[in-house]
Amino acid sequence: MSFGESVEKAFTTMTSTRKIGDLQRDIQEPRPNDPLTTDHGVKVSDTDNWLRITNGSHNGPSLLEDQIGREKIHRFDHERIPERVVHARGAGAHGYFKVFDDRASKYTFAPVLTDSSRTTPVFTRFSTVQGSRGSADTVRDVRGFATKFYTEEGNWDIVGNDIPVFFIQDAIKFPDFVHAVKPEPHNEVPQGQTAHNNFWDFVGLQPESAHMVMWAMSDRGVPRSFRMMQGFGVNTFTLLNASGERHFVKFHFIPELGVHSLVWDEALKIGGQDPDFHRKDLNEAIENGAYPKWKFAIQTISQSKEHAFDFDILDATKIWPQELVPLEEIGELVLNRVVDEFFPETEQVAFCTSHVVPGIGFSDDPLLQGRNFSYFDTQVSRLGINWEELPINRPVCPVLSHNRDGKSRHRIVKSDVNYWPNRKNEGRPVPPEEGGYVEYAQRLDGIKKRARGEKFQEHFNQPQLFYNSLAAYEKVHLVNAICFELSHCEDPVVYKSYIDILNNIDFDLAKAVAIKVNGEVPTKPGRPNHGKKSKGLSQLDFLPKEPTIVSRRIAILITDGFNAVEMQAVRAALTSAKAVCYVIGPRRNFIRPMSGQDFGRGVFADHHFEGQRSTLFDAIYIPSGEEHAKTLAKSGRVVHWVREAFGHLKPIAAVGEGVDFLRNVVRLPGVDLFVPSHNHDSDEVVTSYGVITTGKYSISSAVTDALQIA
Ligand code: HDE
Repeated sequence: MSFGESVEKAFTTMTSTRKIGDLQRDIQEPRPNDPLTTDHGVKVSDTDNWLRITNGSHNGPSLLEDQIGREKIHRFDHERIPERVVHARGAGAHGYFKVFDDRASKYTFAPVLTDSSRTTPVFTRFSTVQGSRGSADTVRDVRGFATKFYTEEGNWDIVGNDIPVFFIQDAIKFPDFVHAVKPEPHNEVPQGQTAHNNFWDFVGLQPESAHMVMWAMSDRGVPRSFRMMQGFGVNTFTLLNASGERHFVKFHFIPELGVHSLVWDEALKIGGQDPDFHRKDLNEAIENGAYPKWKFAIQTISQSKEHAFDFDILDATKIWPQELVPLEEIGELVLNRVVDEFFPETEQVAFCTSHVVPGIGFSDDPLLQGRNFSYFDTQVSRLGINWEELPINRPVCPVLSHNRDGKSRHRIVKSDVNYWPNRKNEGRPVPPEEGGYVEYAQRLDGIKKRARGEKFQEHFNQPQLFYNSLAAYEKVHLVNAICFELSHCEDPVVYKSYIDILNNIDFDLAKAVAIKVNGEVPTKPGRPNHGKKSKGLSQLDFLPKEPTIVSRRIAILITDGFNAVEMQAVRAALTSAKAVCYVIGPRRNFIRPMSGQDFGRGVFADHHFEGQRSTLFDAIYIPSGEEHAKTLAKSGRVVHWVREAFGHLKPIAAVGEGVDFLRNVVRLPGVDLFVPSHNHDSDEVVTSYGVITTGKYSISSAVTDALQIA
């Protein structure tokens, strides 16, 4: 199936699932003229004036007896709940999960992973880690990628990230790590940044973090969109099949649109220009029918091969290289519905790594073991003990337990027994053959002590593998990112010592950083580079099968006197290819076309030049029109728009006088039409026969088609 067809199919697939049906029970849809009531249901006649003593011209004291006034203020006083201690800022959406066939049944009997007749409802929440709820979306950070699968056998949560490894190996280090990365204790600075002393101090002293630091400083740390990120379960889980055999497993989500990033300059600017950029992007795509979609893949290792690798497969600072453990694509995840209200859905959704269903289990991964405690625990301080009864969290299958009471209990169980065993056989434990969850009977032999396994001691082979696998320009971005961050560390002990870690990864990398940040430039490598590479580490390995402009934001720059016939044709072609076009003009109003073109009052501009910035768009198109091109050239803002987009290597299409304007602005003589091509090997600007390679994606076919129409 082509990409276009699969988008089309996603488009027509049901946007409603059993979970959406379940949520309807709690959804209220007010209609015009519906009366306002108190929370106890009494209609309210005046919500603007507190009940008070007044003599007509002067107000006397306000009365405590005003139940309506008190209720309003009292509810407001308690609107905030504690934000998540990490991953506080996020955006979520509903969707569904399906497997292609039963090929995973050799590993698991879990129907969610084997029964292709099922459509499992899901809710996915993406997040940043460091910043608070009000921080910006485009900061350099890891992104959370957490999915709740509402299966018929209970809820299953994959609480993952967009990076396949983690900073630490043992859960007991998590509070240290989070304290170090979060704003510093004395001044609560910085917000949404790892660029500070304490983070780099910690990672410099904790070499197991080296691998994750490399990923976070790479382009992965500044995704273009949540929809263009991979997702990873990170920890090692297990699968159990019907014959009782166990496999270790890693979970992967691979985005259909490819893996794309912002450049750092864009990320920095968008942080101020539109701090909600990723949140809006997710909603915009879903509302336009370009449903975000990921292939779901697993890597499996049979129990007998657990020790067959030179790394420990239970170490969350290591990947399982694809050359050793291939990925098997078994299903797909589609997000097709935005939330109706942010707080009850995205804020109250609560994920737990310990939520698994029969056929899926844990491993002894020491990070996972700690996470299994932490998520459950934290939900209680955020949401209260009955958090699993909240609409967004409750399963779609029947729930009956003898756990009772606690704050904000919703469910009413009509029974006179709440314990097991009971004379009525209510709430009986279920044997495995009837679907009861059973832990795998695992043989264990060891000494109880505080220690980590032998292979947990090696920290640099895989950061090297990652670095070696990047394209040349990805390496440049990585060096620049580390230099940016270390430049924000004032303490020389911090920035000088990190060079030693880098020198254990790559000599040239360490030298390049040391020179820029005033570190000690190493004279010889800390250890030899093994020279190995692996697939799936560079973002270039995840280009979509066919170049696509689906859901890409294109700015059309016009002023009075533009060629509206041509512009409308190009816009129609881009829109039919499912790009999202915005017309930007000198004012948010009708813009007059060139003389002789009959367009009534003209074409309406969605925004004015000052109201938006080039950073918020993926490409620019400048139509022809003499008067229009001359006016564009006189506007400093427009010139900056175009130069900035050009500097970010974005595709820029121009026609006729638009080309003259563009040529003057970017000073590239002899180029008639800028049609970006699909060359990701380089981010250099190549101008042979009117082609600019952008290192990003292609809008060529849509633009050339449109020009033929015009
Ligand atoms: Fe989390 N993490 N984490 N984490 N994490 C939380 O749980 C924790 C880790 C991740 O959208 C908290 O509900 C420990 C790895 C995501 O609601 C908390 C350890 C990965 C989210 C917590 C880790 C993650 C969280 C805070 C080390 C990638 C947001 C609020 C042992 C696989 C989920 C909450 C959402 C959230 C603990 C490490 C991903 C405190 C102890 C590794 C996506 O429980």
